[in-house]
Amino acid sequence: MTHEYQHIEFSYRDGVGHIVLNRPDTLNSFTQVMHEDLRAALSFLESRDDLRGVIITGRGRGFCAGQDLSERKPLPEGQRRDLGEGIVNNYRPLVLRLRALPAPTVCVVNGVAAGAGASVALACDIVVAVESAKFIQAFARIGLVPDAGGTHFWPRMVGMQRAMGAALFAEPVTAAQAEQWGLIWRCVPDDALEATVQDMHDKLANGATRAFAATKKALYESGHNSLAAQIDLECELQREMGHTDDYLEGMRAFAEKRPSRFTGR
Ligand code: T3D
Repeated sequence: MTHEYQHIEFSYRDGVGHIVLNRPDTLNSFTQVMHEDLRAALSFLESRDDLRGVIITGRGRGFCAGQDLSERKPLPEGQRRDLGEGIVNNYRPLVLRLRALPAPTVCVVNGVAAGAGASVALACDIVVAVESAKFIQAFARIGLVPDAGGTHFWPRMVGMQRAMGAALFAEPVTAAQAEQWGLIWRCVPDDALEATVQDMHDKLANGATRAFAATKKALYESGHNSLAAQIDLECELQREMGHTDDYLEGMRAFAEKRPSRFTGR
């Protein structure tokens, strides 16, 4: 099924939501309308009990150039804009809702990802980027601090020095470099974009969704858990997995020497 929105394209098939940021003329920069579209798409995804994954990409030559700066026209002399508003109302909920979805989110970065665009890409559980894509902590160029989770993601993923350099100097990080640094899962050739989306769709649509969701939870919680607490969490989640249809199917498939046919339940 396909939903009509103004600044994104959204479709849902085989339990997988496809979000395509769709303002190619401005490299899919975030507008208020795009945030409202994303909220509606996320509400739909959250309401589905057959959800198996989400794929986000962008239309045209860019993934997302962050906040649409044309929506930040100077205010009358003496007035200053409250830049916290957009974070509280738009970026914070967007990032947290993506992280909280009970199924994997995959970002297929089809071109430049700058500012909050890079942060939102990194908020996804898996990030794949085409060779020509770049990640730019563009904030420093306009006198801002990385936001939408940027200061959380980068040091954890690439270490403090690389995070600091990328943030302070806003130098583009190529997709190949990003893969080498561990910022993304994989860098793929530009002409593999569509095939990558299809491959990710198939992996999500046919995966053991409950185990994927539990794995996502365990890996994210590992960032603040002690080893003992983490093993306790694994134990709790593994008990839950033991009750799933997918575990039974996985065991049957193993015994019958055939690939598993998971239903996501
Ligand atoms: O305000 C708040 O709420 C605070 C929170 C902010 C979150 C943020 O994301 S702040 C960071 C905002 N983003 C940026 O500062 C990045 C701005 N864009 C760029 O630096 C460059 O466009 C890129 C490095 C990303 C790509 O460069 P290039 O040379 O490949 O493309 P271009 O020619 O600069 O851009 C193509 C068009 O997109 C161009 O329009 P035109 O000239 O063809 O009519 C350009 O103006 C437009 N565009 C690019 N980025 C934005 C944008 N229009 C509006 N907002 C943008 N962010």
